Amino acid sequence: MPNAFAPVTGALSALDLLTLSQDSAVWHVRLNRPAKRNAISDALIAQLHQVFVELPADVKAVVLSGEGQHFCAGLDLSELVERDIGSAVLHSRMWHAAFDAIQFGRVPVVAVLHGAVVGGGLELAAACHIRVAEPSTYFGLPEGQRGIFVGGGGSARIPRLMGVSRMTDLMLTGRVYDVDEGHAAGLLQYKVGEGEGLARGIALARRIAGNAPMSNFAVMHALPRIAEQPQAEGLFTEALMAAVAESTPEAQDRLRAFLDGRAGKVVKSS
Ligand code: 1HE
Repeated sequence: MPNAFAPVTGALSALDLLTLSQDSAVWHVRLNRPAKRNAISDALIAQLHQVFVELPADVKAVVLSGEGQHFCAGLDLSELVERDIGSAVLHSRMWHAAFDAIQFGRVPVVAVLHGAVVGGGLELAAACHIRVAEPSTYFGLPEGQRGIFVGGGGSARIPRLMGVSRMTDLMLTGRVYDVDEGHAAGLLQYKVGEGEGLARGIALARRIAGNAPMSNFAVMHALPRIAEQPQAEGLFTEALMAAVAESTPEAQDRLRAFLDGRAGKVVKSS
């Protein structure tokens, strides 16, 4: 449960915009800029990048949440005004690198959402593998109103969750989805009660951490690529990935455990 988490020690504990804690193989990474609604400044994006690139080898899953009343208010708009075109391109690429380090990093990431999940906050959530949301959650893409465009990978990731037409609606009209609309649109996999998000996120992360590492790797790295490939190439990639996963000692042990009656059966979720 959440109170088993202890502060992370070592170099990453020096990061001031993130609170990091650990319970065995699960890390909890919390955005810690509540006074600014966890708006993502250059320093915060750099710290996110660093954490996900430098996750220690014993970490098997991560829970990502936001301190305060909101998950994340998106780009820190106070830093945007000063930027020229060249640095704006590099700024966007910095976000891409950070969010790629989440989506295509070493371990699955479970986002726990509440309050505002807007602009770059939605881009960040979309880079995670599982999204759990409390009833206070709302989703918006106010870039249109701010005179800008998504720059944190949103145009690549969000349509893959909700479709181009819904994203177009959010961006052109400023429409805001509540948690149920977000759920129906595919933005989250789990809706939970108010205040229950972290416990559910941690429980899911623990289950994920118990999977064979190669299975998690295949889901994170092969599945989204296969989904983008023409069927013939996708099936070939699948066959290669399946052969790699099946040939690991861990897979062989798990298959044998099932056949010997030592492994759990598939049961319906409660
Ligand atoms: C901020 C930001 C921010 C809050 N950048 N400072 N994102 C947006 O357009 C969303 C802008 N924010 C909001 O609409 C609201 O702040 C919220 C709905 C998220 C929260 O409202 P509330 O009433 O809880 O907080 P607040 O009073 O509006 O904000 C508290 C403080 O946080 C205040 O600063 P203070 O010094 O006056 O106390 C706000 O200025 C500050 N704050 N959000 C900077 N975003 C890679 S491209 C991505 C493109 C985008 O993300 S565009 C969308 C940007």
